[in-house]
Amino acid sequence: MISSIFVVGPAGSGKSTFTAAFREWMIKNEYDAVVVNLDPGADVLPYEPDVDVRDLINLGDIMSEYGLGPNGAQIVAADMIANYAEEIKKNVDSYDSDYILYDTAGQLELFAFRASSNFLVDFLGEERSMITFMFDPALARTPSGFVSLLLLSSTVHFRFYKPYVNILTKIDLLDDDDLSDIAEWSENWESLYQSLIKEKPSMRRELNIELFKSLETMDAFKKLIPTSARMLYGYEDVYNTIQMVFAGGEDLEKR
Ligand SMILES: Nc1nc2c(ncn2[C@@H]2O[C@H](COP(=O)(O)OP(=O)(O)OP(=O)(O)O)[C@@H](O)[C@H]2O)c(=O)[nH]1
Ligand SMILES: [Mg+2]
Repeated sequence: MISSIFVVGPAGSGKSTFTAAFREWMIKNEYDAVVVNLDPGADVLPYEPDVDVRDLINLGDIMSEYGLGPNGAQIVAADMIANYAEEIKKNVDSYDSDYILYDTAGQLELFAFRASSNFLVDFLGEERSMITFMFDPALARTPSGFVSLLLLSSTVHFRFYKPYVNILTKIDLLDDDDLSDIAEWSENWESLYQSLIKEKPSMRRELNIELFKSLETMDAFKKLIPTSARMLYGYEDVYNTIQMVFAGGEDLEKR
């Protein structure tokens, strides 16, 4: 059965690099994986895509054809991908691979909040699929930033109704104290709450405390998997977690 893994996260969080490094790890461990670039706006990629949406959609053409700037063109492109879904699927299927890694658009909102993406994820990931959500240490290292990322990842989860795994990227950029704080927050929500209320009082802190309570009610806390593409670290853990999810650890049905 084909397993589709959609790599999602905020701009610059390390989606493309994760995709490249995870594929490298898979190949080293004799699992085959096909990599699909779903980001029409990608300039340079850290991997050679097997299937590339840029072969089907050209941002420059969209800008001149519709008289749009780069942001408007990205939105049109995000919707246009749905028109090419069958072609993308045909190309993916021609590889006859067990794992398909989909690297998604730079701007999270283009992937997470367009109706076309729901269609695309259902269509491309028809057999079984999941989302890996990237936590960038630049944001995850503060309690408020961590809560913001939890909110984003659970928003993505409830948009797509797919099982998901939260992944901390670029851990080589974190010092040991920051890394152990983040690990602790992801495993023990009470420690996150304690860190949150120690932040300087502000409206932002109050908002994050309220968000924290909602996330707690929704049971949105998940263990984060620490990774570093630079050190090729954490991918075995990612692979094992994905296996567990697909083996039935999570509800795959729409709720
Ligand atoms: N030190 C370090 N840098 C990393 C790691 N992973 C990614 N980066 C860097 O983080 C930056 C963003 O990485 P990308 O993989 O392009 O992130 P992205 O989410 O695909 O970015 P967009 O598609 O542009 O939104 C690049 O400069 C990467 O080299 C890592 O594990 N360690
Ligand atoms: Mg990218």
